[in-house]
Amino acid sequence: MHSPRTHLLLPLVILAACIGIPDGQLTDSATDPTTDPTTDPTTDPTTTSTSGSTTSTTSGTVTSTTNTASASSTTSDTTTADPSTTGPVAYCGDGEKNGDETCDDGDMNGEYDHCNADCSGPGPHCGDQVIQLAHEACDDGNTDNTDDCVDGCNPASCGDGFLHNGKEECEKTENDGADFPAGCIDCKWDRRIVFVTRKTYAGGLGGIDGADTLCATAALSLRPSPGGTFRAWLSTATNSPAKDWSSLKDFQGRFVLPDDTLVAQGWNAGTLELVHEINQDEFKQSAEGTLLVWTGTNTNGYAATSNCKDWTDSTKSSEGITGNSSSFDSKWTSTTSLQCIGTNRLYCFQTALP
Ligand SMILES: [Ca+2]
Ligand SMILES: [Ca+2]
Ligand SMILES: [Ca+2]
Ligand SMILES: [Ca+2]
Repeated sequence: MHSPRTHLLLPLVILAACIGIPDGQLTDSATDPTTDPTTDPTTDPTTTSTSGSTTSTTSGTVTSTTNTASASSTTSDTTTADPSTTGPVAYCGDGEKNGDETCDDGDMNGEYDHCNADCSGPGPHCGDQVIQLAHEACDDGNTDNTDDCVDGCNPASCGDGFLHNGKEECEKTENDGADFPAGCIDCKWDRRIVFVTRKTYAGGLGGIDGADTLCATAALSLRPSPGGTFRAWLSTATNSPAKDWSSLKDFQGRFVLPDDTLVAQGWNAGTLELVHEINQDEFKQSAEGTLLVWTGTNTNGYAATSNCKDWTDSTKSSEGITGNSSSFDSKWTSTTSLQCIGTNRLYCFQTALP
């Protein structure tokens, strides 16, 4: 006799045989239908098809969503294009900035110094770091006008109004822009060399002319040879640098030592203001030993009180005013009166260029 369980299993075995499930598996999985949902014989065959169906459905949903968005987009386009509601269609090239456009120069889009072709930004221009040869000589992309390339993408030049760092000393002034300041020649300051003689001399120098000759002789040792005229910074009762050096009247250039150290900028009839001692000799050596200098001259360039009898006397009976070559305040030209028998140096100024 078969038990009820056997009755129940028999049809299943037959079914399993038909779909190829091994006996063991069928037996185990079918043992307790309540613990495994797949054991339900009514759902098992359709599980695979349900799974396929799900995948298919999901895929269809995505496509459907895409289609929906596409349809929505189409609807939107149709609305925009309706002239009865929004007027003419805006586009890149209509000359007006609209929508996402950064700019729109109409027919000029894409041309130099105009909007680019798709209205997304500026087209080729000065500042884009690309040299458009038809319009620019350089383009460094910055706003620094002290370097090699200045405003307008032009190469730096003398006379452009911008002081080229390290290359130019002076330029047309910012204010009027039209002219160079006095003393500025080819963007370099006009220069006059000054030095203190290595040799020392008693007060009888042969007058101003004699002293000028001593300076001219000393200047022959300057290297490179500057040429021009050298005169002694010296005054008598009737002559003085301020009175006689017409070539330096209103000089706005630079007085420099033989090694080009700046001593003073300009000399407007009045005090010659030094920013550095005149302490270098014609051999570019610093003055040592006796630092005092015969001048007979005040800071304003005019005669001081004593001058070794107009620089003709080398005795103890007269005195002359001296300056100190280690000073650049007023003592540089007037510090003490000394007997003319003593020997002191001379200041020599290049009063004229070759
Ligand atoms: Ca536009
Ligand atoms: Ca450019
Ligand atoms: Ca620049
Ligand atoms: Ca310049």
